[in-house]
Amino acid sequence: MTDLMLKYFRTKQQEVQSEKIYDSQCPYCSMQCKMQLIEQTNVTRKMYKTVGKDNPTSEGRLCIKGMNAHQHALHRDRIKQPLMKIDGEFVAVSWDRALEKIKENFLEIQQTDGHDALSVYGSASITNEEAYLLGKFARVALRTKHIDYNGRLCMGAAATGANQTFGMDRGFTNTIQEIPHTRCIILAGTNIAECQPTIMPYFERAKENGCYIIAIDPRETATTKIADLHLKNKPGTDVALANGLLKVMIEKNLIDQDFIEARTTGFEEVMNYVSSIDLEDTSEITGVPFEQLMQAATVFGQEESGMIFTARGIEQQIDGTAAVRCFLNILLATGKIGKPNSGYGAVTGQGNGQGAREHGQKADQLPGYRSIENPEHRQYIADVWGINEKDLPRKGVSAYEMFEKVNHGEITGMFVMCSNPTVSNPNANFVKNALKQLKFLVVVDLFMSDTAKYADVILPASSYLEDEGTMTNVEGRVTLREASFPLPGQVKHDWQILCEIASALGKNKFFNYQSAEEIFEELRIASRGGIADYYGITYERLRKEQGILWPCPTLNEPGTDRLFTDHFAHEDGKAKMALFPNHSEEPKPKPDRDYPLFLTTGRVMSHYLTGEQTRKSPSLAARNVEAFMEVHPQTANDYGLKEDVLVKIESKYGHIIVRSKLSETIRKDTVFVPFHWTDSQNVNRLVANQLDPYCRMPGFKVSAVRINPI
Ligand SMILES: Nc1nc2c(c(=O)[nH]1)N[C@H]1C(S)=C(S)[C@@H](COP(=O)(O)OP(=O)(O)OC[C@H]3O[C@@H](n4cnc5c(=O)[nH]c(N)nc54)[C@H](O)[C@@H]3O)O[C@H]1N2
Ligand SMILES: Nc1nc2c(c(=O)[nH]1)N[C@H]1C(S)=C(S)[C@@H](COP(=O)(O)OP(=O)(O)OC[C@H]3O[C@@H](n4cnc5c(=O)[nH]c(N)nc54)[C@H](O)[C@@H]3O)O[C@H]1N2
Ligand code: SF4
Ligand SMILES: [Mo]
Repeated sequence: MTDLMLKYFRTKQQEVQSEKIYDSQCPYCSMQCKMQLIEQTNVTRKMYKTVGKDNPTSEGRLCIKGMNAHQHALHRDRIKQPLMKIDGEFVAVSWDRALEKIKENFLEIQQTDGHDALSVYGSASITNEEAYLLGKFARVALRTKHIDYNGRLCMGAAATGANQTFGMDRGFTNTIQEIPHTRCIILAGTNIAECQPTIMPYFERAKENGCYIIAIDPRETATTKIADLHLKNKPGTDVALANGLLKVMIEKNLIDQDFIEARTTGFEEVMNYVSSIDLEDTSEITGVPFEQLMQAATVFGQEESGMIFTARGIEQQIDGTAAVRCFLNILLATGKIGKPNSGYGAVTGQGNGQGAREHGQKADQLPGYRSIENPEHRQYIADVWGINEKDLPRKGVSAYEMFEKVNHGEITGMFVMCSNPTVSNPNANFVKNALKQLKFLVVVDLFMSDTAKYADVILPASSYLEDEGTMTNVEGRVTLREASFPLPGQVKHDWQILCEIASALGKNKFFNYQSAEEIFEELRIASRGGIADYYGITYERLRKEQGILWPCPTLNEPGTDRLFTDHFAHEDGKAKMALFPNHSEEPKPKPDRDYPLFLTTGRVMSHYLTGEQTRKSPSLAARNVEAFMEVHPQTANDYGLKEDVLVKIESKYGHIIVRSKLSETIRKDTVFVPFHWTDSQNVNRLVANQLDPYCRMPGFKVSAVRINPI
């Protein structure tokens, strides 16, 4: 440093009159990187930066999204007061007025259309306390069966797959610290390098230790670059691919007979089916060369340890549950689970994608991963809540199906907390029209999102900087997000908002909490004895122990690092293998003469989900200012497309206009569009309304489209 620079920095330092540090966790992905916001006050000007903080999962790392997250939280567009639509315009009103309006309309709907006409749409980006409370709010304050959440579009297939096969769904069966020591890894439809960037060092260390990595993805991504072998399959062919791999392993006798016998059921049936498959057929269906199938199966089967990770690439399909279960068949047949350095990971998406799928905001679920249709579970939760079991509603329908019910006039009111369904749901034109049909819509958000525009009342919520609570991360580790940044304007925490509405509806005695910790104390009891048992976890322990992996049933236990070491969670202790044929009953969208190309959708590094937050962050928005369509140069040429021109993409459901981006790295029969943009760039206008029969997951990853230059 030159003298001049030194002098400059010294003076700069002296100018900083005070510095404050606020702890939090990143508002974005499931890594839940711990962070600190540093606020420097310089005379009257405040300057901010975010730095990482050490912890067992992200080890102090942050990616670019985390480093810039404060830019949206501190953005001037934050909604800071309740807003009410009057004569088509939003007007700022007091909390009292907004609550009065909500009360009037909710009561009116309950009286004229019945209790189930009100619906609740929740989120996996809220804390465990809030997700728990939202479930209770729907069932106790509103007494409706209609509650579901955005995680349905995210973890639905992974959760159902793991529940059906293992009897339990905790994203990772092992701690993240075991990854560097495994010998072979299959990454099936996951782009961790761009979607969970701070997890990458674990995989890089594995590679340094000699691990063989196999990636399955129709595109080359930053993730497939670390792979030793990339199976570049046709979109939507993962069931056939997994069945083919298992066939090879069985034929080469790379399976673990002892494990299969002692720990699983259903192998015979699976074996009989996969034995009948012709591998040339598999190669034809999947577009993966025969030799590559052999290579992948042989290495995974031969190595003494191995792990399989799945994410939305194979899961966001109308046979997503089947795809997950077929990959779990491989894990079970080779005995690579329940022991060190072998296991499964569903790479969870949202910040609280794990915890928020455990405590009752799912249509069929009660806290602790209990079932709303199980009489004992119902009685237990009714007792915890102090209500009559008969007053507890039954199960409702999934996220997208709620909009179908709106369309049919069965649901007439909706309460949306922390989600932007007009952009994130399939068949987006239909969803938008459904929202317009509602008699009354309340949206709780940080910003005037695309969905909020259709609301009658918008309530301002606190952000990750302000809202303390627990989040369960990608590992299944419950963490305490400490957050104490001052609330801007009249903003309230999501849990406070639920309590105030409940109170306005005369249900105060069930929603009388002074802090998030008080709600957590109730959640502990509600989860006690359930599959996701948090009873042994307290705020005090979380502070001391840097997070605890559930299940943790007593205060004296450390939590559970590795699952299924001697039994699975089904009653007989065994894992259930299951057969899913290569050709599913329900046909998937497939290219034809009118719509000759596959479309698949996903993410880019710098944006998050529907983009409401990241598009407000100048440092992130600058990296990708708009949506694009990735297309192979040869395909582009066939359709008369050049680089960086506007292109119209059409499916049976709608059309969008985005810019072309030519890339050799994608299959020639496939185009890719990220889903972080709205309106005429909202790719979900193209996605069909079909749903997976087991988990009701939409098929975000396969559509049939045609493309034309404009
Ligand atoms: N930067 C960023 N990070 C995020 C998010 C974000 O929006 N932006 N969102 C978070 C959330 S909520 C989630 S759920 C996760 C999602 O994380 P991922 O599931 O890893 O992300 P996606 O991009 O949706 O899909 C992963 C990959 O699947 C591939 N794929 C598409 N179709 C198929 C197919 O048919 N078969 C196979 N095998 N692969 C296919 C895509 O090309 C893509 O590279 O990321 C989390 N992290
Ligand atoms: N085509 C296609 N569609 C997809 C996917 C795909 O891969 N392809 N992926 C799906 C997946 S995996 C997911 S997870 C969904 C996500 O879909 P959404 O849930 O709709 O997406 P977000 O952008 O997270 O919406 C969150 C909203 O809540 C607001 N918000 C943020 N923090 C808070 C808070 O603390 N409190 C409150 N009240 N509001 C807050 C934000 O401003 C934003 O408007 O999208 C799904 N849709
Ligand atoms: S987006 Fe994910 S990886 Fe990046 S800082 Fe946030 S939590 Fe960490
Ligand atoms: Mo997600």
